[in-house]
Amino acid sequence: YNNIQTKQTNEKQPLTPCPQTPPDLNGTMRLLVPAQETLEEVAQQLSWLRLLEGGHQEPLDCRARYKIAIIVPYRDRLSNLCTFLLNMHPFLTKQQLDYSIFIVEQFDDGLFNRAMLMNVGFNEALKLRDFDCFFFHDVDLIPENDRNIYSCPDQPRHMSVAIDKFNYRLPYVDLFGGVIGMSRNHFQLVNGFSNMFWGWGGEDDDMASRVKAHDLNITRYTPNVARYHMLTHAKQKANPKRYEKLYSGRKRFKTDGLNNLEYRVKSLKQLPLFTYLLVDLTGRR
Ligand code: BGN
Repeated sequence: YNNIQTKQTNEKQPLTPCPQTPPDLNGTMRLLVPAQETLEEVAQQLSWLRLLEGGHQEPLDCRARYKIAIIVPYRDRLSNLCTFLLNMHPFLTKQQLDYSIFIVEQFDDGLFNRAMLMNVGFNEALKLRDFDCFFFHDVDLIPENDRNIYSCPDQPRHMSVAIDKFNYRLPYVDLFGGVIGMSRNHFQLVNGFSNMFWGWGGEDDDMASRVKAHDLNITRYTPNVARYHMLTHAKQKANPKRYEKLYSGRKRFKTDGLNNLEYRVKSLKQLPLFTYLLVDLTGRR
């Protein structure tokens, strides 16, 4: 009898769902700067957050509505990565989200393939947990407004509408780069990103075409909310073949993407601030 009593009183109260709009948001975000640009130092600065293994967090006092994966394609940007993590973890925590951050690093030193790294992130993340939606996120973009909510969108959402580098103006209406959010189902429906964009540019425009070709709509928050600061880094060399790939892309939506993805995972680690994937993409060329 005694045993049963203790068990009952120790049982956790079922949590109520988190509110649609998290409390305590105030429309600003102060940019945090790492004291030193090392992951150890950033982890130290974030110790108050009590993050779980692999850069995972979930609200303590309510039940999150969705499981969210943040997928960040990465190579050789440690300084940006430190600032990104230092700012994103408190930001996402404040929004009462259940999320995990994945850093997907390209191992080989061939041309960078941002889109393919994001496909890999999607694929590998789903092996670990049944995430509901995905935010594909450049490492150099830091949100400036905490009301820019990273919750699952009904339609594909372009998040980085107003970036300081572009004077907070959308460069063109169909832009779908920087930070986007998509449900797992929609990402699968469009067969993910193309794997054929090696080097800078065009892969995001190809994704915009995929979204439209499947009768989905790109949605956006208002520019005063969807504001971002861009961190500085060396400029990438644009891919001269991007026009050609983009214009012929439509023919390949069904055959080029998640369903023909080939790569080798060199490393998969649950680190304190993120889940780390190191992948070799060279098999494909
Ligand atoms: C565009 C790039 C995008 C990039 C944006 C913003 C191309 C394709 C040729 C039509 N598109 O010009 O990939 O995100 O600029 O920098 O280069």
